[in-house]
Amino acid sequence: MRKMNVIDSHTAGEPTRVVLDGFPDLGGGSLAERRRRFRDGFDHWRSAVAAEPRGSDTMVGALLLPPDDPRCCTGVIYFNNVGYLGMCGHGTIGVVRTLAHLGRIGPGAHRVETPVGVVGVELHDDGRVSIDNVESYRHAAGVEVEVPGHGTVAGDIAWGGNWFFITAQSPLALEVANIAGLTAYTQAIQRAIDAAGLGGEDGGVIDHIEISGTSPGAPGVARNFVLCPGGAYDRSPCGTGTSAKLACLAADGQLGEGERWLQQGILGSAFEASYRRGARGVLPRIVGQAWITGRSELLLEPDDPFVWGIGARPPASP
Ligand code: PYC
Repeated sequence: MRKMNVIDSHTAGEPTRVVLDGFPDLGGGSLAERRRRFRDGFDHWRSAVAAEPRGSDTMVGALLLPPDDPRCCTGVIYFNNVGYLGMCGHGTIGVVRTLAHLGRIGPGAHRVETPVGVVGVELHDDGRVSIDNVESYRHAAGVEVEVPGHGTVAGDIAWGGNWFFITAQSPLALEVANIAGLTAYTQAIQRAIDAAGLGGEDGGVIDHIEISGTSPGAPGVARNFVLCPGGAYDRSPCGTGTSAKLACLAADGQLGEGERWLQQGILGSAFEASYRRGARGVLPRIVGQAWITGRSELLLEPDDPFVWGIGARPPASP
């Protein structure tokens, strides 16, 4: 029977499952190369960890790997119930918290290598974690898409480590009672974007939809609703989505370098954010906190009809 040791945590409500061992060998090279090998040859291992019955549509997996870049304390590939992420903000906060829990890192500055670049991280004495994310930028402003049942929806296409369509238009207030309606609305936008063939730079797939607005209880406070690729909403304020938003705010001259931006997610949990100017866009800093929720051994019984997860792509060679 195959076994994997994992540690689960949540960051502002959004889960991360860090895989410590038990995975097939993905070989060497850059994290982008190893992610390609993972996707092409071992995708059923992704669904075994992140899809039901062991995972769910909210679960983000984080596979720890030796870094290619010796300055980094770890390499990591993020994945979910349907595929792979470039970077993951809440996930990186969860990884740092997990490495600290394991005694592998202490407070201070470290680096983490991801398929889309090296990310600076800092574990603070009070348990909070700062991330200096990959350079983020707006690719296109005011892009209009026809969304059946909702008319024309305008938004920006921006990179924050994943591709986002960010709109301020919402038929519903950004509050917990409206989660089902907000999910249906953002799913309709996602379908319209796919049908229109819209993408990011170099054909990058827009797979996150972000509604950017304010908190109903505190009109001056930013709140978002982010639809993730697997169909679930981000329980956290989404680190890469906040980075993409910072890039748009900077491009519009609405937030200055070093100014503080408090970003709530739909649950009201928050990340603090700010940016420095980059060569092209912004260099975001996101600050949040994660908590450990469990440590377990995943077991893969060979006669289990759902051993590789519900919806798994059949393994070429398990
Ligand atoms: O925090 O960047 C993030 C993220 C992406 C998908 C879910 N969370």
